[in-house]
Amino acid sequence: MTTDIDGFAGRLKRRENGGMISAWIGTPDPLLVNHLSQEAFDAIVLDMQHGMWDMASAANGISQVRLAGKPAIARIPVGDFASASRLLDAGASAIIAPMINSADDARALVKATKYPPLGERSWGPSLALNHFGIAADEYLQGANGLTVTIAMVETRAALDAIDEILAVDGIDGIFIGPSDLSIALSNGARLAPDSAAIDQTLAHAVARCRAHGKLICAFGTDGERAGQFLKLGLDLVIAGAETAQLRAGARTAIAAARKVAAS
Ligand code: 3PY
Ligand code: MG
Repeated sequence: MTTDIDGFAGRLKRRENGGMISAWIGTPDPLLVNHLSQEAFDAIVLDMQHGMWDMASAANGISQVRLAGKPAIARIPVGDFASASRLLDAGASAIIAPMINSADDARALVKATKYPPLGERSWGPSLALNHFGIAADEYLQGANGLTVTIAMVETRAALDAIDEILAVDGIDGIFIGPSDLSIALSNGARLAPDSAAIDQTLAHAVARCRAHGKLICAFGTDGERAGQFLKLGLDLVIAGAETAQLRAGARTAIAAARKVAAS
């Protein structure tokens, strides 16, 4: 099952263009997705863990991503594997699942996101068929290779089990969550997603993913951090959440206006 109907999985695995940069959107407005999809992002993540998307708004958001001809990725809430199947049905090209801490967690994720023989994803991809423009049997044959299943590694338990998680058939890669990981590594003392401890962990994770032939992705707090991650060899990175990008843009515009007015 290696068909790669929309090209996303293949481009990601070939690390074309030095790795992908994805938007990360928690504000549940499909029209905001429409606008951001016009920028040079390689993909768009809709964050349903900490963002405010519900299933209907996420399906509409995915449609706006597809309208721009881009792959949509959904991050599900913790343990909400039923939603993972539904989001794939709605046309998501990839699922990011937070807090995957063991091989058992990884197997539960695969069960929901891959059709047999890898998993037990239930049939019903009506919107996905429309978005990808293919027939049902073609989707069934290709879906396990077409869609990407990504486990988040962001706890000590997950780090300890990283090889077991990566070894699960159907897990296509991992996504490092530097905020939660920094809290875990400091036993709750610090939020330090840009610290040296996270850099060391990332270098280790990159090596383990390469050893298993799997993808490595991570959340970067801003563009500079995302650039460092790409240099480290990551396959897909985030360059900050949409709210941070929006507010940074507003700050820059206000400062520019004040500067000109005062000159
Ligand atoms: C983390 O950094 O913990 C994430 O989940 C990315 O937002
Ligand atoms: Mg997290």
